[in-house]
Amino acid sequence: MPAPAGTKRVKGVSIYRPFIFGSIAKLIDPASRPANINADHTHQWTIYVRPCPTHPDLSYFIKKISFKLHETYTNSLRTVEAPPFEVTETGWGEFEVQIKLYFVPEANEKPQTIWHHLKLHPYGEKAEEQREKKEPVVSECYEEVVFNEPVETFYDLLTSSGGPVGRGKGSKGSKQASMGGKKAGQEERVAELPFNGTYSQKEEGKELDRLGQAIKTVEQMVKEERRKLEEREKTLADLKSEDGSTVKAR
Ligand code: SLL
Repeated sequence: MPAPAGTKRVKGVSIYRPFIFGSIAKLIDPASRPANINADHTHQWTIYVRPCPTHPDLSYFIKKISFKLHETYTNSLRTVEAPPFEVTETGWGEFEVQIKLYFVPEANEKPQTIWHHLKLHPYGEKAEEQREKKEPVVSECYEEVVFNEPVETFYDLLTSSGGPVGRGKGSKGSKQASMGGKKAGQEERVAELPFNGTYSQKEEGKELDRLGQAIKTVEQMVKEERRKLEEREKTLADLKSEDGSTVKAR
């Protein structure tokens, strides 16, 4: 039975989209402390999900992002429907933030959840120095959202929108490998990440490895089918010749 419209998946394909998530926090300066903030609050912070500089748009596949703050905050579930996907607050304590990425309806994908530990206090080797200088505390991670066997409409969207830097309408991602057929007048589809920048090169390499693996699997399947076909042809030829000899013998 054919799959209902919008649910047919592109087999053997995984598409990766990079992003950065994290937080930045700074001590509230008593001299410029806004009057309306809680007396216990020591820091102002922002928690965010941002695009990678080389892949600057998230909004063509992310519909909204929710940030679940500690329950000591009023309206602790904060939902951001458009970029910049971030929440700024003041507070006194560190806690785990649940970040939920919701995809556009075409994706037909469930939301994905990540966790971030909101850092207010300097940590690591240079903690002491940072504390003295009152430097902002940044805690950041690189992540990728992986779409395994995306539905066809979403595959089209992913590979034709929001490409890497410099890939505007009509421009060609010359060095990038493309997947899927390119029809006349159609923009080149790009499943890979941009080729400039540390992350993207690594990710492009991974993507190419996966493609290479998929090609090998398909080649193996073709070989196997060919072998079966030859076997059947041989059996058929044997049957025919047996038949012929029976006829001749009569
Ligand atoms: C801790 N487990 O004990 C953590 C909880 C809660 C942080 C941290 C603001 C609260 C408010 C705030 O900073 N909550 O506005 O009342 O460190």
